[in-house]
Amino acid sequence: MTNHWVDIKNADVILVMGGNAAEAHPCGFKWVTEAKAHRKARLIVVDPRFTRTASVADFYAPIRTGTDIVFLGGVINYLLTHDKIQHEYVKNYTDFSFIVREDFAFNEGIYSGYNPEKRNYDKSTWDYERGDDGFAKVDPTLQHPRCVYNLMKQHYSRYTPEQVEKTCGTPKDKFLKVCEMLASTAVPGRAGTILYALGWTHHSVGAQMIRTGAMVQLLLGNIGIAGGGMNALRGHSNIQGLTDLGLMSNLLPGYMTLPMEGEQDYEAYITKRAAQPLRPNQLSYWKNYRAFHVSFMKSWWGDNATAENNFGFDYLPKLDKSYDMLQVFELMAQGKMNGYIAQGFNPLAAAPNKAKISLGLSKLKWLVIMDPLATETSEFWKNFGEFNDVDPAKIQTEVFRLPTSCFAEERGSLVSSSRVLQWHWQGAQPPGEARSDLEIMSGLWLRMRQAYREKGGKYPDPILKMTWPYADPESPTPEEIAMEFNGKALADVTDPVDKTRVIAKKGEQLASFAQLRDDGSTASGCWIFCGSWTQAGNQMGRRDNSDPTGIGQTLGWAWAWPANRRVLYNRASCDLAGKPFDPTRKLIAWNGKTWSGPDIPDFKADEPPENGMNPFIMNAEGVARFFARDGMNEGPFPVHYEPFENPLGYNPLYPNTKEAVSNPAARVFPDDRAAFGTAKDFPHTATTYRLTEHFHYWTKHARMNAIIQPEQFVEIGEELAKEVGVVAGDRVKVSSNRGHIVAVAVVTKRIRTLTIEGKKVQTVGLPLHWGFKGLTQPGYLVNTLTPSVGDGNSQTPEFKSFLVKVEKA
Ligand SMILES: Nc1nc2c(c(=O)[nH]1)N[C@H]1C(S)=C(S)[C@@H](COP(=O)(O)OP(=O)(O)OC[C@H]3O[C@@H](n4cnc5c(=O)[nH]c(N)nc54)[C@H](O)[C@@H]3O)O[C@H]1N2
Ligand SMILES: Nc1nc2c(c(=O)[nH]1)N[C@H]1C(S)=C(S)[C@@H](COP(=O)(O)OP(=O)(O)OC[C@H]3O[C@@H](n4cnc5c(=O)[nH]c(N)nc54)[C@H](O)[C@@H]3O)O[C@H]1N2
Ligand SMILES: [Mo]
Repeated sequence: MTNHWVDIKNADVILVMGGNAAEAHPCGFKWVTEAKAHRKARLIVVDPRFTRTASVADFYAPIRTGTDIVFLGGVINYLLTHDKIQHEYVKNYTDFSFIVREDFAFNEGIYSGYNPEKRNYDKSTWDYERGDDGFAKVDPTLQHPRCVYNLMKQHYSRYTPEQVEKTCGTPKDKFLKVCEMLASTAVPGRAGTILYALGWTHHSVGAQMIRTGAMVQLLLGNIGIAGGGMNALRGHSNIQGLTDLGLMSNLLPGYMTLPMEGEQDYEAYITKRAAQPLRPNQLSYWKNYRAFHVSFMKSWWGDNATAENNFGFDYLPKLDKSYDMLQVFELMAQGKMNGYIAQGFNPLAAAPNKAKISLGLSKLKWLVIMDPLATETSEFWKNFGEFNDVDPAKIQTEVFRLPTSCFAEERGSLVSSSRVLQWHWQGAQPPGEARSDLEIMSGLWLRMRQAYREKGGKYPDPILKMTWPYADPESPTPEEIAMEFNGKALADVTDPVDKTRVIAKKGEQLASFAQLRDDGSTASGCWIFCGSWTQAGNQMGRRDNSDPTGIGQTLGWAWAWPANRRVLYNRASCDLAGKPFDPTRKLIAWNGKTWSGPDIPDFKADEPPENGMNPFIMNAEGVARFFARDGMNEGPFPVHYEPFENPLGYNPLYPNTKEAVSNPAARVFPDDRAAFGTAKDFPHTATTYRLTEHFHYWTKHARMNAIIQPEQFVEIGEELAKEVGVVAGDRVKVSSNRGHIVAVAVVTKRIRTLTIEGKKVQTVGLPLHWGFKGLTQPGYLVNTLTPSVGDGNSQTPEFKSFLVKVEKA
C-alpha cells in the first residue's frame, strides 16, 4: 500500500476494483465501514460478480474479466476530456510536461522496438528527449505535440464510454456514473482511494492494470494524500515481508535486483541502478544504491566482503533468466530439475494447469515439503482415483516431509499490507516433531556448508565465506535475524558534513538507512528495514496507539518501512509552497525551517520548497510517471490486450492486429500455448476466487471450516443455467482444454450475462479452496482448469480469466 489500513477512513470515495475486500480482507474492511459512517464516503465496486463487498457498496458496476484497462483507460479519457483533473498537482508533480523522443511510436497495439521472434521490446525509444545539459526536456505550456500529456490524451482517446460498454459489458450509464463519482475527488480537499488485489494481478496484463489505476489516481491528485493512494491488499499475513526481503527470484532485499549474467562488472551494475537526476535541483534517492548494496553484502559475507573483492559481488548469483514459479515448473516438466523444496507452498493446488505440475513433480529425483499440514503436493504421487491423474508405479520422486511450526507457534515480525512490521509473540508450542522453518533451514544450510567444506565444488566461496554469527548456529533466534536486517555499524560512522561527529559507534544498531555507507563500515540485511531495531530496541514491538490528529497516524504503533513513514510520497499532499492541499487531513507541511508531520516526511527534511525539488524522489525525474520510461515490459502507456483465452478471438480496441490480440510481451512457453483452448470449444469465461470461510488449501483441515464450506461448488448465472439445463444443486462438469472438474452448481443472480461486441458472454465463478486432503469432501483441484501464462512483468499466472465449458454432469 502507498497508504495504510487505518487511513482508508480518511477517504471520500473508495473504489474496490480487482478485489473483494469484504470477503478476503474482512478485518481491514472495517476502515471502509468507518469512512462510510463518519465521512459519508461513497463505495464503488467494479467486479464481474456481485460480491459481498458489492452488497454494501453505494454503486456496483459489472465488468468482463480481463478488461479493466479498457474501463480505466475510459476513466482517464473521461477525466481528460471533462477537465476533471487536479491541475496544480498534475502540472507540478507528474511528467505531463516531459517531451518524448521523436522515434517513439505506437501502432495498432504495438510500440516501437518490438521483436516478434523474441516477443519482447527494445525499449530505447521509450524515453524523453534530452537537452545539452543531459536533463530531460520539458514544455510547461503543454503545447508540444510529444509532451506526455498530449501523447496520453491521444492514446486513450479511443477508450470511449461506447467502447467500454462494448468491450467490458459495463452499461455506459453505469460506467459514466463511476467516472463522475471518481471525478468528484479531483479537487483539493477531497480524497479517493483504490483498493485492489488479485482481480488485477492475476492477468497477463496484471501489472499494467494496476498502473492504469495509479494513473487515474495521479490525475485526481490522490497519491501521497491522506485517504488516497494505490492500495494493494496483500494476501498471506507476511506476503508483504516476502517481497520486502527479496524472496522473488530476481530480487534482493529492499527491492534491489540481482545482477543478470551479462552484469559481471560491479561498477556497471551499480551505475545502472543508482539513477542520476533527470532534472536540475532534483534528488534521485536511488543514487544511494551502492550504500544499500554494499551494506547488504557486508551483512552476508562480513569480513570476507572487502573493497578489494567488491564486497563479494562475485559471490552473488548472476541470473540467466528469472526463476519464478512458471519458469520453475516449465523446467521441471522438461525434466531439467533434480530437486525442489516446497516450503509453505502447495503448488499442486495453487499453480496453474495441474497436469503440468504433476508431470513436473513426477520427473524430480527428490521433493522436500516443509509444512505443518499434509498437502496435496506432499502426496501428489498417490493415486486419488478420479481426482488425480498420475500413475504411482511410474514415479521415482523421493518425497521428504519436514513438519514445521505455524505462525502462532513462533515469535517474530510480520509485515502487513500497510508496510507495518509488527512483532508478535509465541502463542503455543508446536506439536509432535515440528520445528520452526528457521531451525530447519539452518540445519540444511549447515550441512550443505559441511558438504562443500569436505568435498569442494565448482565455486564454494559464496557459501564458505558467508557469515553465520548466531549464538546457536543450529537455531538462530528471530531477534538475531531482525537485528541483522536492521543493521549495525562495523566501524564508527560519522556525520557526512562534520566528520568529527560520530553518529553511530562501532557495534551499535543503526538508527536509519541514512546512516548506511558504501565503504564497508556498515552492514544491513535489508535497507528499508533499517530503523526497525535500533539502539533503543525493538521498534516493531511498540504498542502506543495514540493518534494526535485523529487521522490514524499512530507513529508509536509498531514500525513502518521506510523510516516509520505511514503514507508514501506525502510531500505531494502539499502545494509547491509546502502548504497542505487539505489542512484538515494534514500529513506534513513546511514550517519555514523543516518539513514536519504528523507523518514522517517523504522528502529531504530541510529542503526549502522554493528550491524547486519535486516530491517523487524515488524517480530520477522527481515527478510521478504517466509515461513508464523504463520498467514496464509491454510499453509506457497501458494498452488493452485480451486474456490469452478470450471469448472474442480479436482485440476490440485494435481490431486489425494479429500480434497484439493478447499481451505481445507476456511469457508463454510453447507447450502452454498448445494447451490453450478457443471459444468454439469452451464458450464460457471463467474466473477463480476465494471465500471468507476458507483460507486457501489449509482450512479444509479444520473441522469448523470444513463444515461451513464442505464441498467444491461452481457459481453460474440464471441464464447460463437455463441454457445448459441445470438447476441449483445439480452436479456440473466444467472443462477447459487442460482437464475437467465436477462440482455442485450454485445458480445465482450475482453473476449476470454480459453483452460483448453484440455477443452474449457468460461468466463462470470457481472458488478455489478444495482438494483431496483434509476434512472437506475430497474433490478436484480448480487449477486443473487454469492456463499457464504469465504477466509480462511479474509472471503472475492468468488465474482470473480463461475459457471453460459448463455442462450437466
Ligand atoms: N478468507 C480468505 N481471505 C483471504 C484468502 C483466503 O484464501 N481466504 N487469501 C488471501 C490471499 S493470499 C490473497 S492474495 C487475497 C486476495 O484477495 P482478493 O483479490 O480480494 O480475492 P479473490 O477472491 O481472489 O478475487 C477478488 C475478486 O476479483 C474479481 N475478479 C476476477 N476477475 C476480475 C477482473 O478481471 N476484473 C475485476 N475488476 N475483478 C475481477 C473476482 O470476482 C473476485 O471477487 O486474499 C487474502 N485473504
Ligand atoms: N486458480 C487460482 N489459483 C490460485 C489463486 C487464485 O486466485 N486462483 N491464488 C494464488 C495466490 S494469490 C496464492 S497466495 C496461492 C496460495 O498458494 P499456497 O501458498 O501454496 O497455499 P496456502 O494453502 O496458503 O499455503 C501453503 C502451505 O503453507 C503452509 N504453512 C502455513 N504456515 C506455515 C509456516 O509457518 N511454515 C511453513 N513452512 N508452512 C506453513 C500451510 O499449511 C499450507 O499448506 O495460490 C495461488 N493460486
Ligand atoms: Mo495471495
